[in-house]
Order: sequence, then C-alpha cells, then structure tokens
Amino acid sequence: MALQALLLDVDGTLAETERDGHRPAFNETFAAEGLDWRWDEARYGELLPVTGGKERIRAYCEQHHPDFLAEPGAEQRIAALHADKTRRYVATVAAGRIPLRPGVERLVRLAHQQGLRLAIATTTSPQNVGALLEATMPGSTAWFEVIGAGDAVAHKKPAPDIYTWVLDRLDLPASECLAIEDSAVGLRAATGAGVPTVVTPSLYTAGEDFSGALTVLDDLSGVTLADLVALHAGAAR
Ligand code: XBP
Ligand code: MG
Repeated sequence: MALQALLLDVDGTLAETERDGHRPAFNETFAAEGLDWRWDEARYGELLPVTGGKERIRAYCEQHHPDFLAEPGAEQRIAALHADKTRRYVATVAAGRIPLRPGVERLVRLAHQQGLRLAIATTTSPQNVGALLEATMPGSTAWFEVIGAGDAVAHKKPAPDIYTWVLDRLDLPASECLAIEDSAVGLRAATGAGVPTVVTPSLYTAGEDFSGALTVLDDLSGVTLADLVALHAGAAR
C-alpha cells in the first residue's frame, strides 16, 4: 500500500493558532458584545478538548452561564458570536500574525511538487483555513484537493467523521494515507477512521497521551517525504 496522500490537521499542526489567534478573537468578540466573559490562557486550555468554536462557546456557557443558554434564541446568538469571532480571526491571520510551524512550508511544498496528494481535515471553519494558507503560502489553497473543515460533518473531532469525509472525496482507503495531527483528540479522529498518524504536539497538547500514533515528533523540521513514506510503510507491516 503505497502512500498516496497526506491529510493535514490545521490548528496546532500547521501553526500555533490557538493561544494568539483563536483565543484573542473569541475574547474580542465577547468584549465587543458587552459580555464579561474572558478566556485566559489556562481556561482556554481547559476548553480546547471541546472542538469547534460554537461547540466551545456552548460548553463554556453550560458551565458558567446556563442563564445565557436558557434565553430564547441562544443558538442563533452563539452562531452570531462565532461568525464575529471568525471575522476577527481571519483578519489576524491575513495580517500575517500567525506563522507556520517549523518544517511545515517545506514539507507541503515538497509534497505538492512531487505529486503526493494533499488534503486538510480540521474542525476549524473553512474561511480560517484559506486565510492561513494564503497568508503563509500564497496560492497554496489550490494545492489541497480536498478541504474538510468546520460543519462539513455533524460530529467534529474526536469523532472520525471529518477524516472519513475527506477519504470519501479523495476516493482513497485510509491505509494509503498519512495524517499529521497535534492533539490526542485529533489522533483519535484520524486513527478512528483508520488513518496512520504522525503527531507533532503543540503548545496546548504537549504531554497528552499519543498512544496509537506512528511516531511523535517535536516538529516537522528536517522531516523529508522519504521519512514519511518509510513511516507509512512501517505502519503497513
Ligand atoms: C481546532 C479546533 C477549532 C478551533 C476554533 O481544530 O478545535 O475548534 O479552536 O475553530 P483542528 P472555529 O486542530 O482540527 O484544526 O472557531 O473556526 O470552530
Ligand atoms: Mg489540531
């Protein structure tokens, strides 16, 4: 089973987007809407295992502001908050304030040049993916044959659904792909869909349990396509 495609997670894997990208965008939205909610770094870390921005706001309200959820129209209000947060996040990323992690650009360029198929499997919103790719590697969105993001599936990571969705569209078996993830939640999603997975832990996920990963690497610097092919071949044995 030769390696045909690389399936990349976004937040934490391509870039450290959470602490200085998503988190301040949520906080700016809350402040602009007159809500005294504030997610400091530690609280945000506690909320991160709930993937998806709308889902994260809802989970926070369940714990701290059940009154907000009891109001009529709470779901629409959450959706509106999230849309505003997305606009703010996209502006941050488009301004070039979030760099790619070490080795990411080189590996993605090599994969594209050498004809290894590329796809994205993320819980973040599709606008955020395009903004990050275009800000960091202009024109690279087109290199990704499939972009699985946000509400494309009903159940976000750790459910395997987004990986299954991407595999269907690539028309490839899981065994011919390799996923790169940064979190235990993402690892569960990828391996749940049967995709062999390499983990590069990020700021918030260092120290999580990555059992089931093919390997855990500090980052992608120095990693070659030949390394990925060898790791993938090892998984098939
Ligand atoms: C990371 C996430 C996302 C982002 C917020 O996803 O959990 O929820 O924090 O994104 P991944 P939205 O690691 O799969 O890329 O606010 O756009 O939902
Ligand atoms: Mg991630």
